[in-house]
Amino acid sequence: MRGRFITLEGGEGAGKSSNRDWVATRLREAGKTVLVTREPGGTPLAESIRNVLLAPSDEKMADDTELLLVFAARAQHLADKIRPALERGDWVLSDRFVDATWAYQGAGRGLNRDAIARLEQLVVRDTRPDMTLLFDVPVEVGMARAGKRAALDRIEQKDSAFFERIRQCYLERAGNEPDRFRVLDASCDLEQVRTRLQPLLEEMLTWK
Ligand code: T5A
Repeated sequence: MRGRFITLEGGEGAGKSSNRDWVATRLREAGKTVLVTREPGGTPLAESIRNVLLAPSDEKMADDTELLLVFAARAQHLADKIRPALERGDWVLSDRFVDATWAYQGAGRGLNRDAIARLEQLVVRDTRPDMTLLFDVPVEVGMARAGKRAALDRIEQKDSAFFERIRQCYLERAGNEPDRFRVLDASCDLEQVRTRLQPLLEEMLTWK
């Protein structure tokens, strides 16, 4: 028995967290057992790694350190939370997963694609999302929302060109994998975004 794995992706302030719980509630109403989680993080150890990754620091974190920490957190998350839930037959809804690494560390930081692919193979293996909801917003809209929400974390303290590369990478990945990705224009208000999510929920609920 295998559950279903759904990931939510997008740039800063795109509305992933705001919609994640709403999607989970709709799925639970339809009788599914849903585990809501996030990356980096999702288990106590992975959340500790998240704190290291996101805390502003006087010591500049090397790009390779960032990449390895992201995958270290993911390995723990997969082993302790995602795979056991899928094996139980539960649905897993994760706020970010490995597409975020391709977008942030790959396109954003410009890290070596072969290194990311090797780590992906080592850590993710065949635990792939069934569907990825990509919340797409122009960078300035997302950053304005994220800035209102809280002080910017270490990764958010970058220039708009960095976030533009991330957005383009997500859109390119969605274009390359149309069976997995569903792209939502998330620049409108929350109610409209949820109207756009509705048919996708119906699509998920047709899965056997
Ligand atoms: N990261 C992560 C990597 O670099 N590599 C990786 O492999 C992974 C997994 C994670 C950071 O780590 C990086 C990416 C990130 O920089 P995070 O907490 O997941 O940090 O940070 P974000 O994803 O950036 O969280 P945000 O909160 O910024 O974005 P969300 O979740 O997309 O946005 P949300 O829902 O919190 O909304 C932000 C604000 O906007 C409002 C909300 O009310 C909230 O105030 N809002 C809207 N307002 C108007 N209209 C709408 N449609 C709205 N939707 C939301």
